[in-house]
Amino acid sequence: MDEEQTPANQQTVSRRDFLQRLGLFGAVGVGATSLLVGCGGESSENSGSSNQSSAASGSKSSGGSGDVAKTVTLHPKGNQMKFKETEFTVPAGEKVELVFENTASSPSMQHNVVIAASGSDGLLKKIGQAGTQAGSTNDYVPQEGDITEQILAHTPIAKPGETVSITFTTPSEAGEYGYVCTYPGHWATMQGTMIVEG
Ligand SMILES: [Cu+2]
Repeated sequence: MDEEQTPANQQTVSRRDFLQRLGLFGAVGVGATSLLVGCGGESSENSGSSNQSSAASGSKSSGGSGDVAKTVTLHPKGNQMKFKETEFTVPAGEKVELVFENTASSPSMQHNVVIAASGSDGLLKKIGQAGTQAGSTNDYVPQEGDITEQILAHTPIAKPGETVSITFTTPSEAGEYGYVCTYPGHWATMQGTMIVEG
């Protein structure tokens, strides 16, 4: 029981701390957000493309980091077909933000992060090969077939110098889940392990 209480208390403290920071910087944050929303709304009315606009702002707000349990940032290892961070740990069943900063400089070093829905053997290879077939229009992420059920989450492709981020809910089951870059030719060496702690 004691072991369970400690992390719960820490979590409470960190959330309280976060709320306090929100309180301190809330005015600035809310101001900036409403400015953005205001601009988006006005321009969409003017241009008449309100459907696309509202879809875009919807995805932006769902990507907000306001209530995520953890933010994880990954990078490539220089200009190699490798992740610099080959593992990271996240809590089970929580909303997590995954950021990928493509710090590579070589134009061919485009990357993404595709997280497998299980730790089963050979799965990253299957995802990598299906990703290559999916092509650039799908950011090399499989869109059809059984393999789509084996993918928990994925970022878009980040070109060198670009940063991409997604928010997803981690598996409720503790364990090790692989992640892989599915840019053609990368899957064999560009892999890592997401450790989910219950
Ligand atoms: Cu890659």
